[in-house]
Amino acid sequence: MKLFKKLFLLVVVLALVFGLTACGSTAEKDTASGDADNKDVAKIVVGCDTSFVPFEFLNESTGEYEGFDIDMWDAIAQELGVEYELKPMDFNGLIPALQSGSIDVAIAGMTIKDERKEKVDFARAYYDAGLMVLVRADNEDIKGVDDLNGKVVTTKTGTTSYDYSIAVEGVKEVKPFPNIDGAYLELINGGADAVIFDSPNVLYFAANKGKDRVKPVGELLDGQQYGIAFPKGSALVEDVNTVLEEMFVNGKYDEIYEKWFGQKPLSIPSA
Ligand code: ASN
Repeated sequence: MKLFKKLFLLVVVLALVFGLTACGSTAEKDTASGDADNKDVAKIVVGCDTSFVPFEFLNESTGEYEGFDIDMWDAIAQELGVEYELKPMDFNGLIPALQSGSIDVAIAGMTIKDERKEKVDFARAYYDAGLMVLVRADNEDIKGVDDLNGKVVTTKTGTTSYDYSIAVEGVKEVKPFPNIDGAYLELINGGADAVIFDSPNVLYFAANKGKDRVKPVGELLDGQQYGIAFPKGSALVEDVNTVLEEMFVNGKYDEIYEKWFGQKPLSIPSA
């Protein structure tokens, strides 16, 4: 009987040992998948605007973000061999997010300007743009920026267009919206007489969603360049600059540009 008890105990001990070993291997697997998750955590976080056609916008049928900026960053990340996740946010939140370190990169058609350079670092310019005036399709009295005397202008908060608009002489009021779609709607609904905003976005909107409802008027205003922004001192700036220079000569930049703007770029943005 004693021997039987001993044997029984041995079986229990062995079962426990095997059980624990089995658990151990599961635990290892968990750690391994934990590592994979950690990789996710280590992914570069790329801030972009929520809506800035055709640079970044939500494709409602796929639920994915698309656009020139999205393709540009994807090509850069592939070249650098880095994993990333997109974090769409209001444009106005991007620089604070870079400063607090909650994002590692911002690509959002962001104009390179001195005031911003004090807060973030920019890679070399990747797009040449300007500003443009947009009015309702049936408006006959505003033909350009000189006809905005006594008029209500709308645009996006915290942008170069806002700075520009408040400086236009005679403008009655400037109504900023956190998202440019809000400003376009305000114009269409009659709450403003004109939008002043980035030319590629104005032209794209006028030719697509705003077709027959709005029209761009006047000349290209205030030439400016877009740059990818990083937290101050980010080591990524140099790497991204190298990749951008490569993309300008190996045809990748032209390919992405043509996909979104329907033609090859007239020139490469000066650094
Ligand atoms: N390019 C403009 C700016 O940086 C506006 C934008 O929405 N990206 O202020």
